[in-house]
Amino acid sequence: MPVTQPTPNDIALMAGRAGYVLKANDRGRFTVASPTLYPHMWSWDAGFVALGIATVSVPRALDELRTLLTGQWSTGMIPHILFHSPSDYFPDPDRWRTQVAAARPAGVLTSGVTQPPIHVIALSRILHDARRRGGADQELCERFVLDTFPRWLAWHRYLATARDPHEHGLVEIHHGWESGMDDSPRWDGPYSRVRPGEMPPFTRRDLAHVSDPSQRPSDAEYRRYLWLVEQKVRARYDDAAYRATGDFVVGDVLVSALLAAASDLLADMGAEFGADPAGIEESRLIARRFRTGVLRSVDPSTGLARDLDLRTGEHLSVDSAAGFAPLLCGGDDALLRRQRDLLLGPRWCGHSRLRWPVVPSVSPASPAFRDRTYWRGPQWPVLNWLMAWALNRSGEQEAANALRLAGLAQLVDCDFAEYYEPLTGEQLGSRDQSWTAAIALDFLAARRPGRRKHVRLLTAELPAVTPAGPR
Ligand code: 2M8
Repeated sequence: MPVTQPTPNDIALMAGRAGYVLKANDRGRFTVASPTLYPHMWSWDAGFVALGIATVSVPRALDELRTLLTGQWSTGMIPHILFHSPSDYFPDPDRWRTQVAAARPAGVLTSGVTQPPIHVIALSRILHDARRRGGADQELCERFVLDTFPRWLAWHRYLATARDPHEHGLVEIHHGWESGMDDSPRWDGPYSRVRPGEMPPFTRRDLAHVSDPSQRPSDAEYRRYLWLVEQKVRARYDDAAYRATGDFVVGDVLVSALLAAASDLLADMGAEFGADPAGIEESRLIARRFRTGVLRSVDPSTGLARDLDLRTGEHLSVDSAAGFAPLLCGGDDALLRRQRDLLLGPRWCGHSRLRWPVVPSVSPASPAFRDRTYWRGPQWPVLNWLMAWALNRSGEQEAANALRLAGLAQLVDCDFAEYYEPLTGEQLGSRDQSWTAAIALDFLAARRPGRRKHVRLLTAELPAVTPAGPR
């Protein structure tokens, strides 16, 4: 179906309505991920929200990141939820029981797992806006970059050490929630080996907020999710203890690629503003290690990156959008061109049955594709944003702009849904989802990120991956 371009009137309405959604979801110094289904601050949502808000207010965008950092653990970990006032969201702080962890922050209730490290990417976008505005905004943002440099470095260092102790170049995740793509078929294999044991009974609350339960993960999946929370609690949120006992330990290529890209940017910003040279060097090494890990995970026959089940040593070959991880971190120009063609081609954005030519979470050509089920096929505007951002950085402006325009056309209804049915364009999940509104603002502002610098490939430097093996 052809993409009808939004009219100037559509654009004005979209900008106004997106700003209204973010304002309505604003709780002072942070933004709830959505008004009903997700009434707290989520880590990677906050990154996208901040970069969208920056198109309107740089100080408020920085507040978002500042608030997120109040939840940082002493290990450097940024938890995936900062809880706000009591709500019906489940699992709640009583279920996470993070008081068992010595590293938790004082005075803030958080979850005990992570989410993808998008934050420094967001910060680089905010800096871009701040510079465009100049004056007090620019000064404030540059100061913020320098002041918070050690905090972002500690976050990246946590992922590079506690979550990659053997320096494989892949960030290890301990829960599907840490990938941000909760029930993606990427995790079907590892989850099939998660065997829930004794744990307190629970009642799901998420289903009350969607019109059709099949749009959300199943009860069987939720039992596994909560069992992994239980295992984290029993390990007192100590990563090594969990690694020795937990059921789910997987090297995630998307998280790794984002870590590499964010570390490149952190090093660049640090160098520009005179941050500690040792920290800048460390950041560059992190970028190099994880870029190499991602490139090494690519299946030569499909051209897509594969996650690695560290319990079994198996590569997980699924046609998921995470396979485009190399596009995000760069490092191999030929692969980049191959991924660009694949992304725009008939298995992905160019699939003939798609309502809008934007990236689906799973290829419609894959047997794993489900058109209405959460991360098993629907289109998530934030993923499309990431692909457009990556293409822009790689010098692929035309391709990036095609995704941007199609992404805007998809959002013209101004519902800012959590995700979209890819074949019909129907809005699914929550409405007035903050990160969707934020993406609309960014796409409307049509800024281009700076080009990525050329990097040298060093795959041979990394040790071979030795799986942790069964417990
Ligand atoms: C979804 O995840 C939460 C758990 O973290 C949930 O389903 O309850 C995912 O889409 C995740 O990526 C997102 O950050 C979160 C809030 O939007 O919702």
